[in-house]
Amino acid sequence: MANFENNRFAPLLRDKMSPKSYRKLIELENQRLFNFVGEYTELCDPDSVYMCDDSSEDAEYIRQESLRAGEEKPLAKEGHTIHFDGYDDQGRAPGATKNLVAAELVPLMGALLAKERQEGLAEVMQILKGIMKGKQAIVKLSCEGPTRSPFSIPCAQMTDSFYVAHSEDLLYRRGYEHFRLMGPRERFFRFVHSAGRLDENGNCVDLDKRRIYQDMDDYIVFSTNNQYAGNSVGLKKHAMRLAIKLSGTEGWLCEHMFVMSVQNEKMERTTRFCGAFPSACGKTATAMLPGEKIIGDDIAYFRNLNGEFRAVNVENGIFGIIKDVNASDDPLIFKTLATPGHEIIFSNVLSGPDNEPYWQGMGVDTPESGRNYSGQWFPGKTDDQGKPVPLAHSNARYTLRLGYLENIDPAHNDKNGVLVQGIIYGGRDSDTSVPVEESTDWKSGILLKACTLESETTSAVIGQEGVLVPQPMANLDFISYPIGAYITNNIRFVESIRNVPRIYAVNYFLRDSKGNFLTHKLAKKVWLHWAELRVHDEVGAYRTPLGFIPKYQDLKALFSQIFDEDFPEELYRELFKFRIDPWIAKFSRAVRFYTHTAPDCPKEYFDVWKSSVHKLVALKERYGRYIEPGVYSET
Ligand code: SPV
Ligand code: MN
Repeated sequence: MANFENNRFAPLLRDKMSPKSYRKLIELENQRLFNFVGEYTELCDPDSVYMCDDSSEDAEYIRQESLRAGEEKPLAKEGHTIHFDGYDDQGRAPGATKNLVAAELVPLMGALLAKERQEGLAEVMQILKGIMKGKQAIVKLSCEGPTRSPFSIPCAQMTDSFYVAHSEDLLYRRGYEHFRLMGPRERFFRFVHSAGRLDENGNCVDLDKRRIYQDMDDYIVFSTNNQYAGNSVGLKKHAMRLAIKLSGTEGWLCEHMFVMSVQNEKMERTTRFCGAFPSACGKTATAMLPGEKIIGDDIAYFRNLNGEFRAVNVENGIFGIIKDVNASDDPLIFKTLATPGHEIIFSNVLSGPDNEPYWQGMGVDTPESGRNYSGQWFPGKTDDQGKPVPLAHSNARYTLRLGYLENIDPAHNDKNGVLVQGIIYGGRDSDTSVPVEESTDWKSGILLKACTLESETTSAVIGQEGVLVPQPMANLDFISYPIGAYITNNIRFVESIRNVPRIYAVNYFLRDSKGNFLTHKLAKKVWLHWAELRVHDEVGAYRTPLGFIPKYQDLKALFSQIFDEDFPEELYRELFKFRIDPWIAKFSRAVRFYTHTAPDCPKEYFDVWKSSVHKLVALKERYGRYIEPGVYSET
């Protein structure tokens, strides 16, 4: 048994921890973990430290303490609680988020939130000093990916927020037993979080000292003076940034992707797809399509296992956007959210006079009063700046365990992950990309589709909404080493993979000249099933300048089969015409973006984007502004 008695933190930890908590810590026999807890207990100075194991007693303790501290309040249905983040803490905060890297790397990081490491560490250590005074710190161990698997990354979180610990319990696999079995020298990620000083509503006071600093050399993240889960929960986007860096050095991939199974009932076949969409662009809705099965909705690890492209969902739950979740568009989530007995945290919604949660786009009559993130709410309320306060924030969320969903794929916990056959990249544009297009091969899929992904900004990130920004692989907010190297890692990943997945680009947001969406929300199911048929070589396609699009008859058959719905040929022509001008503009924006943000990007990639512009300019001479489906040929 490891001896901790000579460790310099032993007296401090014995003083701050109950004998039971202390025993749970030392029984793991992990010096690095012991030192981590000791070091940040000394620095942050909580009144006491509670060590969790994987027991349901500890999970219940966290839940009850969160209620007692007022971080969550009970709602009408059993198991349902509500949590509010502070008024200016309702989304990820890129302004306060930095990847700490060596000085010589900073110029190569372009747009990637980089800061010189020593300077960043000194700044955040100052903020952390004594920050947990008067509070209890919780130490909770979890695992990214299934435990005891080739994908596992064990993680240790120390936080003074019970809401954060509770969220982690819903969203990740418990990891205490994993730590016990893994051996003392295995790497793990570490997270220190403090909500800092709180006001009478339990919200952060010192937002000016909000920092989310991830140390890319030491795989540790410090998050201060915030509560919104995208800023506070270590295992979510912080661990993702660390994993992206680690995967870059080890040659695997961590992507901002769902993992799901398309069910072909006729063929009695299950085909796994992963998909990257920037925040609030339909990622969860795609993963949750009725009739299909979900494995995960936000973060995937990819590994080459014996020449196979395998994926796991890093998480075990969903932290999903609740806006527009209603009985007709997202029936499965809607039903799950209304089920009593499920442990669900609703954040930044309205709690009505009946103590039930309400949100925007819910599809039911909503009350005229209640409590939301702005305090007592009434229709027409404005904030200090005169900005209207909606009934619930547009980035209001729900947090629940995946296991509650009746459409969960039984393979979601498989230690070797699932075999992936298709990758989807989806953006949000009203006038450029067709609803679905298959790339000619992996590399051009990465360079022409993944790297040119763009999206209008949404409320998931604090700042102006509705601005078109490049979103390479829908991952820009999380890429943590130079973008050129990251693109190369994506291209190279399949080098020794047999049966490389096909790449698809989708766009659910095409509009007509009056601004109306051209298809209904569930049409995405048809695009997915077309991709499924393509993966199995069961339908043909028309060539386009950038890949392959569906033939009318195949989509007509799918609309009829899936929805018993007509699919007019005229609509097909409108949806699938190749729009040359916006694509020229898109590639030109890509060239500008990578010139400014990816100083390490190889010339070869620029040549691909630039030659695409030249090719399209020449095609415009030949075809005019649009290329009708079936008309284009490569020669
Ligand atoms: C996203 O915005 O991509 C999310 C929510 O998944 S957050 O945890 O805030 O990142
Ligand atoms: Mn996400």
